[in-house]
Amino acid sequence: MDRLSASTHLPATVCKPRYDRATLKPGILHIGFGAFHRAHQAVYTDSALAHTFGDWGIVGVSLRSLDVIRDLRAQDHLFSVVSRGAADAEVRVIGSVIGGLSALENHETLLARLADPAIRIVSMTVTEKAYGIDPLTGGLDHQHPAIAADLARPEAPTGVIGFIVEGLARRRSAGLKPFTVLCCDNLPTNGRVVQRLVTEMAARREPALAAWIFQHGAFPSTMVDRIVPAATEETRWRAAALLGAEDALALDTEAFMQWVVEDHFVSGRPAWEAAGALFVTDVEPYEKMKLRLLNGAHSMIAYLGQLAGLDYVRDVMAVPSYRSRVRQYMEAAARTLDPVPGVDLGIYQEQLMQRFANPTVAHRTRQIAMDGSQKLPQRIFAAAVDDLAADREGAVFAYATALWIAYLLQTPHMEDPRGQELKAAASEATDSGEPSAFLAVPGLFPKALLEDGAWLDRLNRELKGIKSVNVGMPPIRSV
Ligand code: CS2
Repeated sequence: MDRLSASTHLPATVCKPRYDRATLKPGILHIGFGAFHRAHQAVYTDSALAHTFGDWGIVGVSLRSLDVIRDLRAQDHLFSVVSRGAADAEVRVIGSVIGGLSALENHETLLARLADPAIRIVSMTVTEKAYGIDPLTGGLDHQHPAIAADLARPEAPTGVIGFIVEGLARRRSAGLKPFTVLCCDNLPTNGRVVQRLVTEMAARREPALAAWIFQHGAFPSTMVDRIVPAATEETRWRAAALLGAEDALALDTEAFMQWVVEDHFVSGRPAWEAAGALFVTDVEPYEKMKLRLLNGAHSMIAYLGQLAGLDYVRDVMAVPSYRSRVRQYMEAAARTLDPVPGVDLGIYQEQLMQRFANPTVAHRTRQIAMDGSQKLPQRIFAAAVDDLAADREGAVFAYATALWIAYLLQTPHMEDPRGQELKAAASEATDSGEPSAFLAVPGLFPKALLEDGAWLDRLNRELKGIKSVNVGMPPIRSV
């Protein structure tokens, strides 16, 4: 079977780009060219271009991988996205990406691109851990390998913040405007977080650079949402059958997608609203809702699944007692939220229950369980703090936290950038039988939780309960 390319004759059932790709010019550089970007922002841009054509082609960048960029080039930068509803599937070939660069092979070209006036937006999905945020200060973590390297050698960056700062420095020297920095990772007030990191690093180089970025730059916050499981051989094999061509970048996702963006751009943007994106002046309520309801429940489901031997989110949702735990969790998390404009939180939760249970989406609990130290603070601990501040007991949050700790205790090869510290805490906790070693990991738990004796007792009790009953369920394997 041939590889997907611009000359592939696609079956009529496949949706194709509805604009002339040959005349599309780049306007966006996206760092972190993974499955999430391909299923989300690339799709929104594809639809926006079909509605209002303009110079908004995407150049996909990988900082750590060569393979994904080589695959992209081998396919004329085309790839497919299969969205699966409970009853049907839509297959779409996306045309909005027109270039690919790997920092491993095209370092200088990448820097030149960042300084190219045609590039007006630099967006990113690099996961929480790639930013190098110090959990104690919210600023730069000087111990983070990429941050340390990029502070030492700013003209030869390795990490996302270093590349942005060097790109902005080159633009300033060339008398250009900055590009808009569009963070699409699951961090609260993600635009502001990245703005702080970028200006801090720039200030270490030259205070005037930081001032210029602060004055002329834009860092809109965004809330992004679409469940995108990591692709497998089966994903690629099923996509090939639908396309009649091999697609190394194929992925499966759910039908649902959402994007809420602060409308603050230095030099324009694609007509993403035509594709369904919502432009607002303040993203925070939407971000908080998504982080606490979707991502918080997701993390809890992941640890339940990992402890009970359930491979997929849908398997956890198929167990009635777990499903009601998830519902309870969301109800409590919703009580910590302010009203979200235009959203009925009851309907939102109902939708989430259905999305998690979607039998056609194979989302591994292991994928979500990783990097807990980077995820739980904004997903679970922040909600717990607000719950306690409102004179409630933070019970579901103690349970979810206890699940994570129980998971860490039983998973010696946990995937987490703070894995060494967590492993050390796990061996101490195994000896003592208490979670206090985890509580002592610097910057992990907020002070308000560490000072709440009743909540800590509850956490301790929940942990003991989970360990003694093995989450209450015998392992069930996915079929
Ligand atoms: C998940 C998210 O892996 C995880 O931690 O909770 O990737 C989640 O699937 C997305 O945020 C959904 O938009």
